[in-house]
Amino acid sequence: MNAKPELTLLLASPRGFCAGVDRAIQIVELALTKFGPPVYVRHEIVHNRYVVESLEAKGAVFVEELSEVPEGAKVIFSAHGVPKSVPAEAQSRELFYLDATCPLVSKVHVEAERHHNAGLQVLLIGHAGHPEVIGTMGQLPEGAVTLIETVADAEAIAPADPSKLAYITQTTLSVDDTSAIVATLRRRFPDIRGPHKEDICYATTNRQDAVKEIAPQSDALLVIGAPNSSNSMRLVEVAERVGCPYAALVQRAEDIDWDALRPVLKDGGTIGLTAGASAPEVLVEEVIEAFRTHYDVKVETALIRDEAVQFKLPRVLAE
Ligand code: 0CM
Ligand code: SF4
Repeated sequence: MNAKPELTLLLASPRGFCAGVDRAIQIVELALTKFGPPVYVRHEIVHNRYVVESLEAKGAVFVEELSEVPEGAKVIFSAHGVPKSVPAEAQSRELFYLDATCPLVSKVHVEAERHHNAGLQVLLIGHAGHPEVIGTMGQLPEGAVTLIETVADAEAIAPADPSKLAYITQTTLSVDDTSAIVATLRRRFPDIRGPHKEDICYATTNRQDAVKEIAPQSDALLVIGAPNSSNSMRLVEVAERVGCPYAALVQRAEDIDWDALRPVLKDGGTIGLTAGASAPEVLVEEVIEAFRTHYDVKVETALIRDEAVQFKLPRVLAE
């Protein structure tokens, strides 16, 4: 019997769940316990199928729009935030709702409102169509927020009054891409107001920094996460940009493309492994087990930063 090739599995730390995801999932679980099923959730509570299916099994019902929630039902808004029209509609229909918007997303909502009330035109750096971007744009009246997706957009924008501008950002962007966009805006509009750097959250920043650390030591790097998870997709890009020969997103162990990995890992080597902020640790363990069936695995952890952030639960559930 041939011995399996040796493989070092380099685990990024921090990886996986952030405080906002942890809180959002707890809100659904506690609501199910307190009120009993069904509890409706508007949009995937966090962008992960495994999490969504686990909550469905406990009685959560996921919908995309409030119009799908029946009269008298209880509904939770996802971690990504919602336009102001959503709680307004819930109120007018007298639905009981809980808001699982991450406090770091809510902070950006407050900034948007503050700049708008100060008479500034608000530029939002983010990706069109992402639910967080829809939610943040929806904090202000239609047309009040201008979306900037690229450096080219930042170069092209022609504001009504260049001295009355402010910017805010999506929380889960690439730190490097965003800093290039912010630099462009600051060069063109020296009076622009905004955060010290951007509004990218600690979890997004730390997971990208950890990938920057482990990718150069890895022959290949896998990110556990979903294709609609912005922060997870950015981790794959970061690995590619630092020159990792192979970087891919996998939702579960079954997605691992062993044929593509074989030539990269040859007779073993090092594979980096991380997980987006919405991917549970149980899926990391599943992927490690899958590697054990093909390789003689040695697991190492690269700890680049400690995380101790925790957010409070809504009062109605904390009691
Ligand atoms: O915003 P993103 O697509 O990265 O969402 P996610 O559910 O994958 O991660 C957590 C969050 C938020 C807000
Ligand atoms: Fe909040 Fe950041 Fe987690 Fe999103 S990724 S839920 S903004 S902590």
